[in-house]
Amino acid sequence: MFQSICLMMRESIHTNWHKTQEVYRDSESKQVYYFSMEFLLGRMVETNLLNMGLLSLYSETLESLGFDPEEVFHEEHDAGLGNGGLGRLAACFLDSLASLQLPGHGMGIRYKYGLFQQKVVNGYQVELPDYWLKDEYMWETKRSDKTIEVRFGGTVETSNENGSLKFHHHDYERVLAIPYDVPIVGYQNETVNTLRLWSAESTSNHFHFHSSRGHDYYHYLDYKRSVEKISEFLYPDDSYYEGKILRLKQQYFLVSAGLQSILQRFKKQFKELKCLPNHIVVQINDTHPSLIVPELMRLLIDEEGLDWDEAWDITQRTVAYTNHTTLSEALEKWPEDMIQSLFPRLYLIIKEINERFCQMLWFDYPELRDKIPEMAILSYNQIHMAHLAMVGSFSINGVAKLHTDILKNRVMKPFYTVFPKRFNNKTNGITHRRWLLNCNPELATVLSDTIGPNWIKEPHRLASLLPFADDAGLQESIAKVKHENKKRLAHYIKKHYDITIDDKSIVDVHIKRLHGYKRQLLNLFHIIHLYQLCLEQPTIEMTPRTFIFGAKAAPGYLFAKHVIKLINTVAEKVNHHPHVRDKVKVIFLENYQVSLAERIIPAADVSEQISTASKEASGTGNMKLMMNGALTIGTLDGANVEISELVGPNNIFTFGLTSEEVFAYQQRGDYRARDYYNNDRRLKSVMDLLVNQHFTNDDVEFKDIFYSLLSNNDEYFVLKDFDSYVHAHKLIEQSYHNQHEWLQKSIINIAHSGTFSSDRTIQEYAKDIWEIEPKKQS
Ligand code: 26V
Repeated sequence: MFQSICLMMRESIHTNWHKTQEVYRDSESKQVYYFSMEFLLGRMVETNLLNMGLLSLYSETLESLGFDPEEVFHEEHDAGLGNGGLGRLAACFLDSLASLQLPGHGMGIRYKYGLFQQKVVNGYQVELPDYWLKDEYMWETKRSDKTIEVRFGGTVETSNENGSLKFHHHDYERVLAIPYDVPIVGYQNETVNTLRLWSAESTSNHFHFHSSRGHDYYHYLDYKRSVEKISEFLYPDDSYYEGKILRLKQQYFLVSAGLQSILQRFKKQFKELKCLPNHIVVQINDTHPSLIVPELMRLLIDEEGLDWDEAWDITQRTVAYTNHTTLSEALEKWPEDMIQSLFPRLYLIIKEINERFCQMLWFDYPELRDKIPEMAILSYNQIHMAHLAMVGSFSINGVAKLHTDILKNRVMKPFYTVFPKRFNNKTNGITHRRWLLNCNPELATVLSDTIGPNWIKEPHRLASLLPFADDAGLQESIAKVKHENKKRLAHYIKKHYDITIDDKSIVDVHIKRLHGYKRQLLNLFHIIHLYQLCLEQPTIEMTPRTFIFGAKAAPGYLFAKHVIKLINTVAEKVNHHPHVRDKVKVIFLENYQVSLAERIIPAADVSEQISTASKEASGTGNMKLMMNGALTIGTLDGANVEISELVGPNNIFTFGLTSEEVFAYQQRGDYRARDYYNNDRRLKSVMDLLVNQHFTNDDVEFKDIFYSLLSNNDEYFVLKDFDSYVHAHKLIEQSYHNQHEWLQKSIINIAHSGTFSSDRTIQEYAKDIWEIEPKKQS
């Protein structure tokens, strides 16, 4: 049934797909290509039906045929070609581009295995491969006719042809890049854009097998295996850079295949390469595709015969770069010799770009001369990808106001001095179609009943809810929807975990990748503190709370894995203790992914956004939860700052150090975590439980956590922020007690969430960076 549905949908999608491409071609529209190593799509069947305006028709028809629509739709594997925020953002952007009828497409990799599937065994994370292509992927179309050749390794020779230097590449390894196109359906507008995912295949054309020379065959097998590895799996990390050669090959594979296919199409239609920036813009999602800069130079110079200055002018006017992190451990720096041996021609180009950039600094910015070593693209035998991306592009943007300010004034400060006009902010957004209309249809109906349906096409109109924040009728409807959603989640948890949760409890959710800076540990310390209160005072009055965690840890990130084990260990104790279990429940939901987020978010009351200030570039879960009526407990970090400005201090629970305070501590070096342990009785008794065998008699991994806080001086200021976090939670409990007050806050949050629709974000990119315009179909 699932396949039949997809086949029916495909027919009409493909008709509009062809039309859209024709319209773009005939109107000579400028088109944007969003290059990303990650696209975290999730399931597409429901959102495609929604966008086609067919969701209720299909659901009702399925029911009348005796099928459960949810069961049928869930036949689709949740496509997990991404780690977290960066990959999901790319998917939201595609939805908004198509829904706004903008000519914009994605370029990515068709990994054979997506992000690992997480199982929890005895409290520990276990990773299993995600073979998402096991059943046919119903949305893709293989385009063998558009195959591209990508070249690795080899040597470069130069020759002098009529006075100009020519470069010849020999003895390289050939890799075939096969595109698989996925249609991206716009919301009720007949636009269908393209996500092109590349798969690596070997070619046997250049091998000659002789029966007497068996080693040729083995050589061929080695080659075949090494090629297939390129698009085999997604690297399961989102915050730690490692100089792995396969990852670098993946990046070049995407860049070279994508760029060649764009140029091929461009050259068919337009003659003058000089006009490339008038017709094409390439947005790079973080530095991962930043080899686009030297690769475009190579194609323009070596293949098209342009001179350096012409090629550089075109490149710089075509490429734009988005930064998604300031964590120094996540900034990519590739070893020079790795780049040189894998891409000998690109290496020469990068050296030349670097040479010219450093000379320009020397002559034009004498005040920055002592900064040249730290600004260079190539220094200390490393290639700094962010520097390459900044030098080679016309736009550099951060993903929330605070993040962009930190880039300008701290992390990228000297670059801001040299290229002030390139820097700009584009605060992230999320598609309200998936994250409200589709995942919480009952809430969407209540909103439309109150303010009419125009907010669906123009999400900023959610602000018309503001005059109704106090309306008893609306409050009652919203409370009812939330309660139904909680009952549904409770049912799911009962079924899969055999844990009973109180559907009247405060549902508090912390869902995101597991990382020190995201401070799941701070949340857990507060939970342990509540647990201890219940033990000390068994009759204490407390509004029941359900704490939900969902998080994958990078397989090699031991600290993060210990935190998962600790959450599960605490959950086990808390959920069974007779003095605690009716007041506090803790649930770690395994395998957090897009489809699980869609279940949890509609049921949430409280959204945990508690990163160490300055560390979270934006966050997007904060926006999804706000849009579904949850109230935020958060630090003034990332987009929380903008959420807080919009809703006002009474409608958000902020706490903790500000980013300026964090920077000041780091600069002075006078934070002493141990003082907080020694001086806060609650904190000490919480932490001591980690090492006194209260939870298990084998608590080595908890000792690790304990010492990271004390001996390693608590890099993420968990101890420092504990007191103010506990206080913020007290305010939450009080506020929740007054349901009228709570629902008012909830409505105010929903009303302001329209600002965080990715439609708003994409309109800003389209106007300020890409200079592209909507194209109506027909
Ligand atoms: C880095 C690396 C390092 C090498 C291994 C693979 C890998 C994969 C991804 C990354 C990028 C990390 C940056 C990132 O995910 N940033 C997140 O971007 C979100 C969207 O802008 C933003 O909301 C989050 O705050 C930010 O952490």
